[in-house]
Amino acid sequence: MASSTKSSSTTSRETAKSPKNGKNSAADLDKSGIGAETDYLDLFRQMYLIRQFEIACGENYSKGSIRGFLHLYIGQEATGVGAISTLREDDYIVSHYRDHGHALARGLDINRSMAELFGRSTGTSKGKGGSMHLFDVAKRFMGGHAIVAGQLPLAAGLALAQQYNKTDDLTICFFGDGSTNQGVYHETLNLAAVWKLPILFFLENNMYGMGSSIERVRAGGIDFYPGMATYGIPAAEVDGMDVLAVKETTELAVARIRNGEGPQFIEAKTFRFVGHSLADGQKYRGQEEVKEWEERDPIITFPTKLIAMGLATSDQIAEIKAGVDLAVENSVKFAEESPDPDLSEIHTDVLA
Ligand SMILES: Cc1ncc(C[n+]2csc(CCOP(=O)(O)OP(=O)(O)O)c2C)c(N)n1
Ligand SMILES: [Mg+2]
Repeated sequence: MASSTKSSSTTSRETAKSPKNGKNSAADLDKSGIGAETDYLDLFRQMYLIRQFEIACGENYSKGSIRGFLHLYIGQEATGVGAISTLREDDYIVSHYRDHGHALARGLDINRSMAELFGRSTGTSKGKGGSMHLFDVAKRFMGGHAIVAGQLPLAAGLALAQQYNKTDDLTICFFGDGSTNQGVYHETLNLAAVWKLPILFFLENNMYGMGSSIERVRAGGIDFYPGMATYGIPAAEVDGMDVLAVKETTELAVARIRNGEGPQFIEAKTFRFVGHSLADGQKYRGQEEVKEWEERDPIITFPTKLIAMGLATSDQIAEIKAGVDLAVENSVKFAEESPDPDLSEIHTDVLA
């Protein structure tokens, strides 16, 4: 219950070796280092796209058009969009199974993404991956991984290749708080630090792993970033409901990685407004807590702030929403009209 109070509106705290000494204030647009080049409306468009895409996913799951597992990112949009907006096209992104938001923020085709969820041959993984395995090598979007923490060593491998090839590209690896109790999490952090890999470990701390609150299952409390001192990895905490705070904090970390300073760690405090999956009745948490977080919904608070500051008009926001709504509607049509994978394809692209 107490978890939401930790997440103040302007937080970004950092551990030792941090040049900013805990004074990031990106949430205040006027004080922010984010300048005129920031496309605020596009950040909103992306978050709204993810939200509407996922609402459509939920509806089509209920209809039986999407099968298997479906984990929605609703509530966490500001985190993925803020972080991914700082990357270059040659950087790799590795995600967890709650991956739709990261994929869309990376610019994966919305039609092909929806078709993947429908299991159709036009999908990003030819319909063989589904919700948890969106992939697009051309976009350097390397999944969508169903095994909790399984993506961490894979991401380190990509970062090792980038280092070996002497590029200044980097890999960002998203993972949930549930990953942190896996041994491979610690192994990867350690080796990445020893080898000074160009990798950004991005923890999306949404306070729960399935039905377990962090407070109940973690001895050290709800803050993970202070523990990075163990590995000598500079770490920051950021308000994951604030897209600009996430963007600014990620920009700093990315700059350090490109500067050859090795791995960095960001912990975004965020929240999923919906259940773990569509099969979750959420008996383990009270609606009061959910409501508290919903008051900070970036889909509502961000455009409200932009309008209040004269950075956008309500007409512009409405226009963006109409365009996105149409695109999402069309993506469902595209998926519905796409063929199933051919049976002759059953053994291709499959590795076991
Ligand atoms: C190795 C492994 N163990 C267990 C599971 C089952 N499982 C799926 S999601 C999940 C919880 C993960 O929580 P978290 O990392 O916090 O991600 P969130 O769902 O909050 O985004 C678990 C235990 C799994 N997929 N992989
Ligand atoms: Mg979690």
